Amino acid sequence: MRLHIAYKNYSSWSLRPWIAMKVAGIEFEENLLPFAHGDELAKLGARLGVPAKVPMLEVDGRVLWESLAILEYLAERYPERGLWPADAGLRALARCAAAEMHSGFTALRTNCPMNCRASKQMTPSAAVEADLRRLAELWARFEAADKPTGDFLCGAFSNVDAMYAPVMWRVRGYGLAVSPAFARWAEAVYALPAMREWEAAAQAESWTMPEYDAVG
Ligand SMILES: N[C@@H](CCC(=O)N[C@@H](CS)C(=O)NCC(=O)O)C(=O)O
Repeated sequence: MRLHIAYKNYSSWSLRPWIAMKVAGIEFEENLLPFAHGDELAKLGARLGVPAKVPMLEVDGRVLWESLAILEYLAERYPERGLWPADAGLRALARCAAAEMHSGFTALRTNCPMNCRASKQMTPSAAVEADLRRLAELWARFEAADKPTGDFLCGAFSNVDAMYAPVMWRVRGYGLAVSPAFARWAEAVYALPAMREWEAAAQAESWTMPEYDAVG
């Protein structure tokens, strides 16, 4: 199984399946395609007949694209790894939140690009503030849900945590104010050994994207 990703420092979509696979103990080969520093991703997309975007998962002669579809595939293929919570109601909530991240939070995603090396103090725009309020609401809903104990949104780490993992970096990198529940969750995500591995790799990367480094 081969996961194509891009810059660990900047590629938020790459982080989602990568962290899910690491935390779930799914073995995979990783292929880094720094799309703004060469045309390898463009060539791969053309060869496989899919958009030249990461993440992409090559498995059993197939290519999968779109982060959320990859996470769904992994949950089905490894049902024992708990990538979605066992309880149907909690699973439905987790899926709604994961889908909301995939299609929403546009202001947060555009104005605060993931940059693991950033350490800034941004004054958020009104649109970013609105996204932060929505995060607080969502976290309150998970807090109120009937769920197993644990540091993550559904108790144990699951696909919904993977979908929001880049938000931890955004909040941390731009010094954004969040609810106490979100802050506790962000600490737990940051403390994951796999996240420490991701951060070390992001720090060690020599590629830079000046337009992202200038933000904040
Ligand atoms: N909807 C896609 C988004 C993927 C995406 O936009 N990936 C970005 C990197 S974070 C990318 O590959 N960009 C390549 C480019 O813009 O050339 C998903 O969920 O996987």
